[in-house]
Amino acid sequence: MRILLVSANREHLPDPIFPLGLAYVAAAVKKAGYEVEVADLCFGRHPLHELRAQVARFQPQVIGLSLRNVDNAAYPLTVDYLALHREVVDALHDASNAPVVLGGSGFSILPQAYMHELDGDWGIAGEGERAFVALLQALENGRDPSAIAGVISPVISAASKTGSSHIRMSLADDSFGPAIQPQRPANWSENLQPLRSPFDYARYIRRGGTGNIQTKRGCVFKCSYCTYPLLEGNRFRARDAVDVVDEIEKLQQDYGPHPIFFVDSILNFPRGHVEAICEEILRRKLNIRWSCYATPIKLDRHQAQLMADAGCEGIELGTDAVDDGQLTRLGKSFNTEIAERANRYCMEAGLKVCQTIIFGAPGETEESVRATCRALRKMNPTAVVAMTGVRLYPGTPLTQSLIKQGRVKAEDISLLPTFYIEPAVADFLPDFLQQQAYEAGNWVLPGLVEPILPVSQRVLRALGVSGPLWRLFQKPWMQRIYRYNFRRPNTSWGVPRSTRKVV
Ligand code: B12
Ligand code: SF4
Repeated sequence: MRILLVSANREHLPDPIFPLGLAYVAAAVKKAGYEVEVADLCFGRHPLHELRAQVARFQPQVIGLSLRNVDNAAYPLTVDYLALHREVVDALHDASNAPVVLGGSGFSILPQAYMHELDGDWGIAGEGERAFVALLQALENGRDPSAIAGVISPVISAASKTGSSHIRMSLADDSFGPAIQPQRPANWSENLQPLRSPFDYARYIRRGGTGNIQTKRGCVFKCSYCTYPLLEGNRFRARDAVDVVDEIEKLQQDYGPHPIFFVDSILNFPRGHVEAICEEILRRKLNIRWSCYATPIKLDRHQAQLMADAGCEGIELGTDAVDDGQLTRLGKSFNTEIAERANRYCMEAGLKVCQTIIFGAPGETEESVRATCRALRKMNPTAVVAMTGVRLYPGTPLTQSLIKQGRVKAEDISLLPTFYIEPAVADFLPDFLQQQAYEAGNWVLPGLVEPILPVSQRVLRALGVSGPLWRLFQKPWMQRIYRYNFRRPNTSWGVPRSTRKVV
């Protein structure tokens, strides 16, 4: 069977991101013996035109469509990708009768809503390697794939499409809720390396500044707003350090030296995982630069130093708040003391640190906002990325509790990006945060001020600046340039756009 795998993501900010998830699916499909082609819509000038031409030539029998992002998760400068996704599905349905199977993290967050809205033939919530292959085998053998774990099947209600088991979907009103029940094989990566060769990985490195690797899936923590445990499961399934470093080494050989971003939810937990990877990098004397997401929990001097020694150039610490009450309400498993200590250990080890913060979550007060800002000033990280308001996703502990308290209706959490901003600080936040950001010079407020213009990003990458761009905020010239963005501060949230809701 001929399988076309399409990556719909055309977002170039903060960087174009190599579609690693689809590369894993491509590897599994190829290993199962199917003929695979990929279509990556990220860079083309006329991506839909090129896609139609490829479909006409390749005549796929099944099309897999990867939807990475629903929106940019920023408020009030929200970007919603639904219309772009609709265009892609319409182009595929126009050009081919092959069933279109939707997948990817964006799709998995709202699988039924997406199936309904985009008229998908089948969907896969969560990991795609096994479920997609099982679905292909079922379609090939004329079996019903509905019972396969993770498969979102169209409800049997309407006519079938020529040559496929396409059945349109009908939805009950309450069926927009979470449905991520994916297969989560413990050995997800055994003998399976992502298939990068059909994609233009080299272009992603040139234009995006980093490659990407996954060393583990899942997260055991229960931060109130977070989708990662839903998407990847709530336990860790880690690859062997030797296998990870083999992949890094091979990538450097195949594509030349380039920095790597580890896409794991948090790389430095559980203890021992990042240490084993670092030791293997050091044992092989590999000279690579890398960055990652990390948690302050159990981040000690030894871990920070080992990471720095093994080439870590930047660490994004998901601290969220530096106020004990707010940390508890956000479901974080650490306190301000641990957060401050982790920041200090990283800085002492010579790592660049980006603190990611969320303002306006339930329970936030002017005092807790000020406390976090005061602490951040003292901690003096390389950069701060602060979100205003919390993006509400179906199935997270926060969304569930707001629904239970009657503060949000379940049906509000649908395809329109929805944010929560604590009323007590809603008017205070935009002005106050912009003032903080102006004074500090190294704060990024993605929802309030464009972090970087697409043209500046292109120029920096063309000049050979690689790795995470937030590292530049330690440079006084970058701070001066960025301060210009605050010359005309937004003093209010502005008029809400129809593409998102605020509750
Ligand atoms: C790492 C990461 C980043 C890094 C990426 C660095 C890099 N060089 O790769 C950075 C920080 C740059 C980043 C940026 C952004 N990110 Co991000 N990111 C992630 C994260 C943590 C991991 C993504 C990843 O690579 N996973 C590993 C791969 C293997 O998994 P996967 O892609 O999910 O693929 C699997 C399945 O989805 C499925 N699958 C995938 N495709 C297909 C296709 C088919 C047909 C099938 C059947 C299955 C299938 O099978 C795959 C293998 O099992 C996810 C959260 C998460 N835990 O998933 C968020 C996430 C994808 N990001 C998100 C967002 C919003 C963004 C930004 C828009 C944020 C912003 N405003 O800047 C940007 C967009 C950038 C862009 N150009 O697209 C959201 C998307 C949801 C939403 N709200 O839309 C997520 C889900 C986080 C969240 N809030 O829940 N991100
Ligand atoms: S915020 Fe980080 S630590 Fe918390 S659940 Fe999400 S991935 Fe895990």
